[in-house]
Amino acid sequence: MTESRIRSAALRSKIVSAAEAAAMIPDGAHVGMSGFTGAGYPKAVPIALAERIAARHAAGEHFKIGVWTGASTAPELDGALAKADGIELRMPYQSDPNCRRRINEGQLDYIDIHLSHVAQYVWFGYFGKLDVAVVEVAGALEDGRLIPSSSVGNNKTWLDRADKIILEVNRWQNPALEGMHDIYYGTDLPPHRRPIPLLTTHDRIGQPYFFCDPAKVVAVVETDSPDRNSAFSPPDATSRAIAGNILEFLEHEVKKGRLPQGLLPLQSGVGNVANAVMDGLQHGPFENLTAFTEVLQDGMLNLIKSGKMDFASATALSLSPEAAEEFNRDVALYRKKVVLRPQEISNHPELIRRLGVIAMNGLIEADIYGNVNSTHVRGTSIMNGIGGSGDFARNAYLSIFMTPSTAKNGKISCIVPMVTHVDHTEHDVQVIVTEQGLADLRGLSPKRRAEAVIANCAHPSYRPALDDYFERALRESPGRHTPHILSEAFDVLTALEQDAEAEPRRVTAA
Ligand code: 0RQ
Repeated sequence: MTESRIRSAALRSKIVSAAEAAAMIPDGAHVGMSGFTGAGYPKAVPIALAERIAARHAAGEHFKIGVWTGASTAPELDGALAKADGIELRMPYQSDPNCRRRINEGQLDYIDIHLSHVAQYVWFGYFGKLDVAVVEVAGALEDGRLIPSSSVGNNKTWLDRADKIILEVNRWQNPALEGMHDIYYGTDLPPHRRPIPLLTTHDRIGQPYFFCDPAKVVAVVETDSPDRNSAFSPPDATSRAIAGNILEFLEHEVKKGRLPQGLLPLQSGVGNVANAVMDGLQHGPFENLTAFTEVLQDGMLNLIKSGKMDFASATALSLSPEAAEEFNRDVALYRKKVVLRPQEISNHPELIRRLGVIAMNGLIEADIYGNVNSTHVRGTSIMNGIGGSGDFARNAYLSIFMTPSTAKNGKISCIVPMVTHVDHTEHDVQVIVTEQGLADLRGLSPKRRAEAVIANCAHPSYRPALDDYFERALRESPGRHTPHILSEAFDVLTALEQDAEAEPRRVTAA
């Protein structure tokens, strides 16, 4: 049984314990690990490495590494290494509470990068040498090629670029994943790049396996552990209302002839709201849906199961425990309907633009002019990272951002005069949706956008303060194209943080 996952005798001869493998990673190493939104990350070596780091720290020695991944991982990786204070630099995306805390305390350097950029930047040499790859796979063929696991992420690049490779072969991953991946090896470097020959979501342009130079493999560790598989909360009234507004808008676009009846390929961000939108589509009028996205969550799986969605292209599966079980049970069906690709392909601007993707992503705050902050609370503390939202927003056919109108039990307005950090500029944001309504910003000048965002998206308890700010900005702003009272824009943010029940407060300039 165990042997059947590692069909290569050369790789079988390298089986060691997680502790032995971790001992091959030196202080200061740049380590490329697998993992994307809690799927396909190594589950044993990072924990063993964290223990080793803790022991070295206890002995008064320095030991920290750079951790590069596809996207977010899980407590066994980011959590364990952050707790051991073992990460010098993290990129390109994380969502772990311990990791986040250390970043925001200033103890851990974090580089937040568009997910489609990571592989090419590594190939360009922007981040220096990749010393070690630690990659989870579902198995290995006789000739040493590898069967990818539940995420592809940047693994192709890690395996190609690293000096040393440590493989985790996870028996928990369904062997029937074999054949579900499409690994494209045609991404040459400028000036030799050619068009990527992908014309529909279901095109296969690569092969189902990773190439791997067996001479670089220094250790193989066998594991039998599930992916993180976080549960989703069932859609609440707010996320159902957001989903309803999006569905109504999409129906309107079909009626106007701007979208076909089966829509265009969908991209859906992570989280409960995104999942609720997928749930809404389940009950909507659209058939023959497709997805060209990063992450396949429960909602999308349900669309495939019910026959509403014909095909989904992603780079990772991010399923709840129940959905993961179901996926494993019905993997024969999903193999025909799902393909997992490297994130440089799933998020490629050329392909997003060509396919005409409808992008739907969450936000932390949006301002009245349509700029969006997806990453920073109060402009200084990171939440997760930009992830793929920028790859999709800038290149989409339709770029939609969605959020509840308030956060923290109504104490914070997610619609503000000026965002405290910009991830997506007004030029990349076409539609903003909250449970209050939807602002279609296409074709609107900044002032008309402000009117639409305040009227349609802001919570009623914050609308008067926002109206007041905008009216005064119209009168007092030195420039009248994008009116702002810059000395006040941030004070108003403070005013917006009052209790939702309290009377909106007018703020005067300091
Ligand atoms: O915090 O959990 O402590 O209550 O932010 O907010 O409303 O649950 O929404 O799960 O959709 O996440 C932008 C973070 C939204 C996500 C963000 C607090 C709020 C809560 C989560 P609590 P919600 P979501 C593809 C696309 C960037 C990456 C991306 C994200 C927590 O969508 O990370 O889009 N996006 N990738 O209370 C203070 C505010 C707040 C606030 C929300 N204004 N002030 N806190 N919160 N608004 C996937 C990948 O790229 C991998």
